[in-house]
Amino acid sequence: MTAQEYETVKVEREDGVAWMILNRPEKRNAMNPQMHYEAEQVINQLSLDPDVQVVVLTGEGEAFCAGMDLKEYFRALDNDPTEQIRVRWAMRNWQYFRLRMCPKPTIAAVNGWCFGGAFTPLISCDLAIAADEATFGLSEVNWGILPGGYVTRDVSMVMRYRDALYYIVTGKTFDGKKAADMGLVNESVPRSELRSAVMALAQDLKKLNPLTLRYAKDAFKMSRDMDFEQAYDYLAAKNDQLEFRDPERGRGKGIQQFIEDKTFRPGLGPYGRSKE
Ligand code: ACO
Ligand code: V55
Repeated sequence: MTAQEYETVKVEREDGVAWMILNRPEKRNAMNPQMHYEAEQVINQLSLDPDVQVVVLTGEGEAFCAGMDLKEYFRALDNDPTEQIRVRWAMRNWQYFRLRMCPKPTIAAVNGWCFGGAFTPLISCDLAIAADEATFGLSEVNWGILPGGYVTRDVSMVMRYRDALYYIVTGKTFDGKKAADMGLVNESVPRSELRSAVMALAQDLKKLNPLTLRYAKDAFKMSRDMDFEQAYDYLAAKNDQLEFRDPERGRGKGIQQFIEDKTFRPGLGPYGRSKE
C-alpha cells in the first residue's frame, strides 16, 4: 500500500520533501477517526522511507486543521468507550510518538485555520511556518471544554505563561503574524509565499548530515525533561553514539576540512558532504 491510496491524508513528493496533507477540506481538515488511522500509516511510511529527507505537515484548501472532529471524534464516540480508546491510541501514536519523534526533520506549514487539537501536530513538528493570514485559536472554552489531549501541555511548552493562559481562557483567535511574534511558529509569510518558504527551509535542512540532525532533535526533545546532570551525561553519551554510528564520519570530516584542508568554516555552514 502506498500513502497515495488514503482518503483523508495525501502525500505529495518534491525533491526529497514529502508533503503530508490533511485532506478533508470540506470539513476544514477536522480530524475524524479515519484521519487518525490513516495519518498513523502515512507518518510511519514517510518516517521509514529512505527517499524522504524532510516531512512537511499541511492542510488541503482553506484550513490547516480545524481540530478534532466534534461530530465523529467526540459526539459519535460518547457511548462507545472501546472505539474511543482505539481512536485515542491512534491519535497519540501519530501525533506524539511518530510525528514528534520523527527520524526526519519536520516542518508544519500552517496554511489556514488552526484550532484546538490541531495545536498538537503543529507543536509536534520541529519547525513551523505560518501564512500571515492563518487563524489560530484555542477554541475549547468556546464550547465548554478545556484544551485536552496533549494541547494544554504542549502549549505550556512553546508559549509564554501569559500568552498561553490568555488564549486558553479567552478562546480568542490570533493570526500568523502574531503566532510568529509569540514564537509559536518560527516565522510567518504571505500565504502566496508559504510553499516556497517551506521548500527553502527544507533545502537548507537537506544539506546537513541526516544522522546528525536526527540525534540533535531527539537529544533536544529528550533532554528537556531531565535535570541538568542527567542531561549533561546523556548528551555526552549521545554525541559518542553519533560519532560511533555515523556512516559519513561527519565529525572527523568537518574537523579535517577546517583544520587541514581549509575548505570550510564550521561557523558559516555545513561541511562538504560529497562522497569521496
Ligand atoms: N468538527 C467537525 N466538523 C467541522 C469542524 C470540526 N472541528 N470544523 C469544521 N467542520 C465542518 C462544519 O461542520 C461544516 O460541515 P458541513 O459543511 O457538513 O456543514 C464544514 O466543516 C465547514 O465548516 P464551516 O463552519 O461552514 O466553515 P467556515 O469556513 O465558515 O468556518 C471554521 C471555518 C472557523 C474552522 C469553523 O468551521 C469552526 O469554527 N470549526 C471548529 C473549530 C474548532 O473549534 N475546533 C475544535 C477545537 S477543540 C478540539 O479540537 C478538541
Ligand atoms: C483535545 C481534547 C481531547 C482530545 C484530544 O482539546 C484533543 C483538544 C477532550 O479530549 O482527546
